[in-house]
Amino acid sequence: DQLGVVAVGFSGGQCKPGVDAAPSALIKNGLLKQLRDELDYKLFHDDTVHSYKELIPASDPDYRGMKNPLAVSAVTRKISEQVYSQAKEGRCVLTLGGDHSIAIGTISGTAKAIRERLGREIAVIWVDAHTDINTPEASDSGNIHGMPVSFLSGLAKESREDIFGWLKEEHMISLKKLVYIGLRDVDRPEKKTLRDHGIKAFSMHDIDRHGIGKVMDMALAHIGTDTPIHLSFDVDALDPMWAPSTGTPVRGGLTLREGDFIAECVHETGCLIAMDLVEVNPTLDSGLNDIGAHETVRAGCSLVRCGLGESLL
Ligand code: DIR
Ligand code: MN
Ligand code: MN
Ligand code: MN
Repeated sequence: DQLGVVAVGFSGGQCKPGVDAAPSALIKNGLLKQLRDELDYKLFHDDTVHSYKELIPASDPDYRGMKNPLAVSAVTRKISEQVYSQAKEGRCVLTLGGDHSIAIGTISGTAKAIRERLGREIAVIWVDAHTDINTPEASDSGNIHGMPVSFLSGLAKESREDIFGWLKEEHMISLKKLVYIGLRDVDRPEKKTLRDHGIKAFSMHDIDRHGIGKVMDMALAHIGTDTPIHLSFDVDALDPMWAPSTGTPVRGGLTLREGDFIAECVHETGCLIAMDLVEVNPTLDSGLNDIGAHETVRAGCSLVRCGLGESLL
């Protein structure tokens, strides 16, 4: 099979440097080689980790409380084009982040490509400790990595072309086709949004109650069979025991096996059109000789391999 790969060395959607080093760390750990040699993918990419330096303005003042609005808008716009050009060829697209703001680019890119190719709306499975559905006004942090779902769904609107006004109807997703898994740190206005829009969400509580097997059955039943699925996986969905090196770790998360299982179940549907792996930050180490960073990178590689079919016998 063909796989488009986009390596995004970008950290401007939040304040901690280092998440831009993740694609190189994942690749150095052998991820692309494994996909090529063991999973038999033919990879389509230019083998570079993009830093998008040329798109980042010297001055980027806060706008509606958002930090780095011009940079994040310009970079995600470029990513959207990159992902679109892969997806329109019918390839599954793997994007290695980067912080989660980059999903504004990846999901808008696949949404547009699938509309054009198949006349269909995509579904999104968002695996995360957080919902990332703050509007700029509701956000406490101003970090755009906490806002991608609000821009992608049209909950947040902005007419300025250089600050996400480039997102058009063709780039957008329906909140009815969005499913969250792994939630445990959801801001108050975000909880209200989930309720008001009846968004399907499986928290850690739901996983404890039903088990991950039943949760995946319910999540996929909500989406319905034969719907193209974009899997956006924030490594902080995993418990910090498995993935400590991430910007906003939250205790009480998924085991590595539960994370892998989610990715495997999505792969099994045969409907995966794109996967993002985000928020691995190899420079945030919990101490003892880089163990945390190395383990987090390994966990990220495992999630991607599972999403792309490694567990099939
Ligand atoms: C918080 C934290 N809800 C915010 N969000 C994220 O900044 O909006 N942490 N995404 O990973
Ligand atoms: Mn996230
Ligand atoms: Mn998160
Ligand atoms: Mn919070």
